[in-house]
Amino acid sequence: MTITITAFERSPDGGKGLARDTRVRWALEEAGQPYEVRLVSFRAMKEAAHLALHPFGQIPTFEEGELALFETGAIVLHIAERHPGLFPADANARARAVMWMFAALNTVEPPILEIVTVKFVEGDKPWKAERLSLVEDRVRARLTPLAARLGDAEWLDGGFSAGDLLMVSVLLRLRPSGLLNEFPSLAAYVARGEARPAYQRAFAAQLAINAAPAPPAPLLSAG
Ligand code: GTB
Repeated sequence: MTITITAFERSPDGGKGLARDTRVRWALEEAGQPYEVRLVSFRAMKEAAHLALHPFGQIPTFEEGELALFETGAIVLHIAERHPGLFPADANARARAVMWMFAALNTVEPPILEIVTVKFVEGDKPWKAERLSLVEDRVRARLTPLAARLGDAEWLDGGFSAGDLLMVSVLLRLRPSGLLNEFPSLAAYVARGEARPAYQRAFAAQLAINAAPAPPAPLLSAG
């Protein structure tokens, strides 16, 4: 059955891999699963056809036969459950991989997203600098124990898993802030993730779309 995911027709990051379809592409590449991509404009994301797939009008989505999913974490979990490559065979190790997936999305990512909010949504506020400093400290408060737990290990719990895929993806978003470099072991962990051939293929695929010349204006609103 063909797997189809959705991605930005034009990613605001210009193809630096930060939009969440890269996480799904990476999971599919690790699992060796071919997939097709349907590109959606910001306008099409809020139209009925896409809202039927994603109630919040966002990307990415995942379709395979009669199954349609939204939420990156749920999609990566589904891929990891159905195909080898992202979960260990041992049931307890697998439970811990799921734990790290949740830790990435529920514990580490929220303060990182706050940095994005301060910089890009609240950038004109007089209290921006003060708030940014507070939020950066909240990020440090997550990265310090994460680095301690990783220690000098290659991955969070034995071999590479879906937990590492999501944790690396979340930490990647920190790079522009410079905060990642305060934690050399985490910077090296992210670099190991990015060096994986599956990540390289995923990154290249989304970059190819964003590096292509913009379509003519009438197509910009097409789904
Ligand atoms: N919780 C959902 C999930 O994990 O799937 C969140 C999905 C989400 O935030 N989707 C974003 C979206 O569709 C794209 S990834 N936004 C459009 C909208 O809400 O109208 C977030 C994102 C967007 C852009 C960059 N960037 O350019 O750097 C990075 C991340």
